[in-house]
Amino acid sequence: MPYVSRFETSFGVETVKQALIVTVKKDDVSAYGECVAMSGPWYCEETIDSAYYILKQLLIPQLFQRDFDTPQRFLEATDGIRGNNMAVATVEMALWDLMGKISGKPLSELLGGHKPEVEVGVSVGIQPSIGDLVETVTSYVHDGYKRIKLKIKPGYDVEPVRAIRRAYPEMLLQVDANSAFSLEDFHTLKQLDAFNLLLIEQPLAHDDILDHAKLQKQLSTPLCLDESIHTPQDARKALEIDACRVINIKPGRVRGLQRSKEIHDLCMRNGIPVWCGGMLETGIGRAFSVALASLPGFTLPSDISASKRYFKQDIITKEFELTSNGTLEVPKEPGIGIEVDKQRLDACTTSKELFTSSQFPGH
Ligand code: OSB
Ligand code: MG
Repeated sequence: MPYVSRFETSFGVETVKQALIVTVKKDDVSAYGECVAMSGPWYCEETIDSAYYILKQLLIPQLFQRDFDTPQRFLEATDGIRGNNMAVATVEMALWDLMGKISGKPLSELLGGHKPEVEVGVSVGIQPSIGDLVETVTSYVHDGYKRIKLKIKPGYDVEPVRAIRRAYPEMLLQVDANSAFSLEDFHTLKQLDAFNLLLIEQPLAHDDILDHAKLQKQLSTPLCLDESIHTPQDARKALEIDACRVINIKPGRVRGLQRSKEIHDLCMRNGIPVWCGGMLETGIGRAFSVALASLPGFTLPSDISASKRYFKQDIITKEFELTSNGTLEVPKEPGIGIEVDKQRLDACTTSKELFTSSQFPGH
């Protein structure tokens, strides 16, 4: 699916969404999951193809081994698979949708979320010029977004922030470097302290927490970790050494919704705000994010924008739209609570593979 505008980060440019969607069918119920891995290993090690391999070889066969009555049982059964969190999350999340649809409960309720709507913002890619950036941000402000996140990289860091702060002195503003800086850039990062930012997301290496702790000591702006947090244990260690004061939870990155909830609970116990990150998902992935963000510890606006910020046409029948409060409504229907536009999904589908119990003897 082509994006309505190119999305540039410190690790590259995205112009089309390549999504891996799974449908899990049980009796007459269809549940969905979206794999958020990207086409290449630029954000993390996983890719759509690596996830496809893990799904086909290890995860889908598991589904035909026995009936998993909860996503947690599935997590336990696949615990021996190291890493590959995005692949595992794809099925784990589909099982949450399935459980919701079978029990008639919305996903937000299953997860323990009570907010009827969630506060969201928009993540703004690196722009060709400061003028373009101001124009782009202005159009999002007019759309009603109440929080802006600027992607930054070395050489495109302090000036864009200064320009947006000047144009919007009161705006909730944060930045995301996607691991593009090192401690040697301390002088640059320190300058960001002057702009009253909500947080600085993942300035240092994707696999680091120690240098982030050193940096946090010298900054007054909270650091937020994204890439470095894959498990509740990672989150505990990061908090223990004060490597960050905010955590971005992306269910795909942390193996699904159960672990997302555990990280949320840990952060709440420690007074650490969380928000839900995004991977430029289709409406299916977005529905999961909105349900997760309805939990009480999600006190900062999430990277979950309206469908039309990403695509001309989404693959769900009722697109996510921004309310006048700068929020998205949490679906109240069972499971993910949205309906997949099957015609539209078919039209976007480049290949598909069907797995049935007859292929898995011993069922
Ligand atoms: O680091 O948060 C990130 C998109 C792809 C990969 C990494 C990131 C992002 C975003 C987009 O910032 C957020 C969204 O989905 O709107
Ligand atoms: Mg990020």
